[in-house]
Amino acid sequence: MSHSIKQPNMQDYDEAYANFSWKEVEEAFSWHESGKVNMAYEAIDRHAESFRKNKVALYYSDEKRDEKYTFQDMKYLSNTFGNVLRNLGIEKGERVFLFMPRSPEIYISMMGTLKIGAIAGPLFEAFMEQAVFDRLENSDASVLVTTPELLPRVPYKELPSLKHIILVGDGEIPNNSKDINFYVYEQEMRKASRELEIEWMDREDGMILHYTSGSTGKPKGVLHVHNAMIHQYQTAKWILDLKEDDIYWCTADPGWVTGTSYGVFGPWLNGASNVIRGGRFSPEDWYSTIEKYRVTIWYSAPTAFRRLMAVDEEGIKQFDLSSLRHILSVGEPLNAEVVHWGRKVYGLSIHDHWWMTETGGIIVSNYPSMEIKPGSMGKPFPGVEAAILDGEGNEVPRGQMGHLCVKSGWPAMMRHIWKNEEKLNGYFEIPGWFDSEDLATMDEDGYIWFEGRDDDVILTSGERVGPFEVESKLVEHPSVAEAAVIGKPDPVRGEIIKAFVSLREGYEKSDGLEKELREFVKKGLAAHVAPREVEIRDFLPKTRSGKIMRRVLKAWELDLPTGDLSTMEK
Ligand code: 6R9
Repeated sequence: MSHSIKQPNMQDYDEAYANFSWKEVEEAFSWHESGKVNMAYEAIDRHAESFRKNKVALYYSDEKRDEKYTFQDMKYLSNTFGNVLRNLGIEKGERVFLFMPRSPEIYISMMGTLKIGAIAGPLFEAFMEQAVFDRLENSDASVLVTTPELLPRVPYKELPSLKHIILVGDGEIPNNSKDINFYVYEQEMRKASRELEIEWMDREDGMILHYTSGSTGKPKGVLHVHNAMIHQYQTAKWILDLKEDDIYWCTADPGWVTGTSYGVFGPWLNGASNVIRGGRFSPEDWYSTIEKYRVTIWYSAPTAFRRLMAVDEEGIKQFDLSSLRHILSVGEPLNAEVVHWGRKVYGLSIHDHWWMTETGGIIVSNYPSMEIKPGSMGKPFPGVEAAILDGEGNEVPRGQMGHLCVKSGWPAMMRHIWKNEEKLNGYFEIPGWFDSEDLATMDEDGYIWFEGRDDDVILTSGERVGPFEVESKLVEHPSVAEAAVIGKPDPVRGEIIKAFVSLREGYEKSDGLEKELREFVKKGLAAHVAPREVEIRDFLPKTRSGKIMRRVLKAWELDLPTGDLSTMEK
């Protein structure tokens, strides 16, 4: 393969794992005034003050805009935004929420927020009123940066802590009242100075708040601190394999942790050029983005790859994707089938890895220097201990299923669940360990395999079935674009397996096809895992980060309440 001329940043996993020390990584940063630091300084200003001053930090484009910003541009713009906030009286520790479509202004205002020591709260632009309300209310946010278009979804009159709304772009501006003031971003930016005194932070000070939904209750605010930089920097270096001349594209929205930890922090801490593409997903648009910027490293999610699989190979050949040298995936199981397809169409292995909002950074990964096993998430990151434990905290024998747990203390670990200490403690019931509630196995070679969420595993006729296994099989069928499998209560079998599938272009729903899919799993895996029911649907409900929401399908199927739908893509 012509892509792998360069040596990866991490050359030997075993050696790296054996000799690793986080202390050495810390030396990469400029620690001010006895240990103080600031993420935005390390991500932006440090490069603006170096040989990277005129290097492009951000390439941004959408249907209307096509712009680029150097590290120096980003330094001055984020300074200016920091001053806009300071002029409003915003102080260290206050929450500044960002509710906008992807745009350069999100990244400018996020960095400006961090520079004055405030906590940034990015939200998906597609959130509707209840979702916006829940997050702003829970966090007691005092500032919201949004657009006139999205403003109708912000019930600001019901949010007593919210004092200031900064509107980006054209549109109508409501009148100020005694409770709330409106500002026009452009005007405030013009008035503010571009010189700023950075707020130097304790490494344990709050930095970013990501809301994530669990299986019960309202979404919870996972707080990360400036110290996360140590982890995000090193994982980006070794797993994304960023080098000086790379052009890096992470397709994730900053409303999802992937869009900040590896859409912003990890790459910029390494001084990389970041591509951000606005607007909606379409295969043509994505492939032309790679072509246009000559993207070398591409970070996306299984749901996107599966949608790209629906494009035939002739369609792909219209684009010049030869710049690509490394591809990564996160967020849900990357079926082995997708890895094989990637090898065929891109000539590269898609590298799967595992982490969560709560872990703040990558924990388990397939590294560029190591042999990957398609379908596996890889091995623990150096400096991180991960294990498969049973309910008592004992390691289960290799090959057996247990909870994927992480030894407490890695640098990017969440520090709080906002105003919910009890939820936080719930993750640490096994003393010394963080319990992900993901079910996984570890094989003889130390590779970790995802089996499902603890709550998704199906028990049918006394057999344990991980839905992922069945879904993986289903997507191997030429007609299937995506599949989701749930357990449906059954008086005889405990549960039966029901599969929901969406079809690739050119296939039609029919009874015959449903039967064929059943047979396909039966033949490919085993009779007991073959779905007794197959339902073909136009689309499957998904979170905005692309995870198929099995619990929603299950609720629909059983006529139960669907719970919190704020993260569902409409
Ligand atoms: C980064 C992110 C976390 C949950 C996690 C797990 C699932 C993530 C995965 C994966 C299979 C992978 N997940 N990576 N499942 N293979 N490589 O996705 O964070 O949105 O908090 O989701 O996603 O179930 O527990 P988040």
